[in-house]
Amino acid sequence: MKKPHFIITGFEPFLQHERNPSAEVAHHTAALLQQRYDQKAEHHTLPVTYDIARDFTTKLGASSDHILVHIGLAASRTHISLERRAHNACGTTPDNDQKLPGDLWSAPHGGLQQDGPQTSDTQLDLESLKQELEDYPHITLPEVRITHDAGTYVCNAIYYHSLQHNKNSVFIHIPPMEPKQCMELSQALAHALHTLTLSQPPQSDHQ
Ligand code: PCA
Repeated sequence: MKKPHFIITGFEPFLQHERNPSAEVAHHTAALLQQRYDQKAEHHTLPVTYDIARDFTTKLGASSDHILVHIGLAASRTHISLERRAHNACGTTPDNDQKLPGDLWSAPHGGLQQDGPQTSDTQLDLESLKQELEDYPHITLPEVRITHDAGTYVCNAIYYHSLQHNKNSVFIHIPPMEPKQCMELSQALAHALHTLTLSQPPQSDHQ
């Protein structure tokens, strides 16, 4: 069996949010997966744009051993959300390039992909991921929930497009966090992802 290859992404600041802790968590988690657990892992800090959301996973190329972990800030939440589902939908808030998907693809129907499925779900085991995060010793994380609504902005968009390519993807929304909490979450997340892939190696997609 091939070793999984973790692709971990966070986002740049956006709208009124001058700091985006998701980039810190992505960076630390990838470093810990490499250093502590000898896993293949890379991290990317992505601009908050719909065209990056559409193209990022395509540009990586298809590989059934990729596990995509996208992380984003949900500024109004107080819990950590393991998002199960992405929707073929987008709202009316422009991205950091002041664009909407309709500007780019002349498809102003309020969706992300014409003729795409309405929803798409991860095939990763979120219950086990949640349990592993909660069981990580010595730190107190914000409450962890499994949720079904990644919003209607760029986070939902990248998740939707990633899931079209690879069901071994997960989106994690995090609340506002200080650097120390980012490091703590990264420790728990690196451990949880490592443990998860030991017990459940990535499955190939049959789409
Ligand atoms: N959160 C936004 C986009 C970038 C980010 O970190 C979202 O929830 O869509």
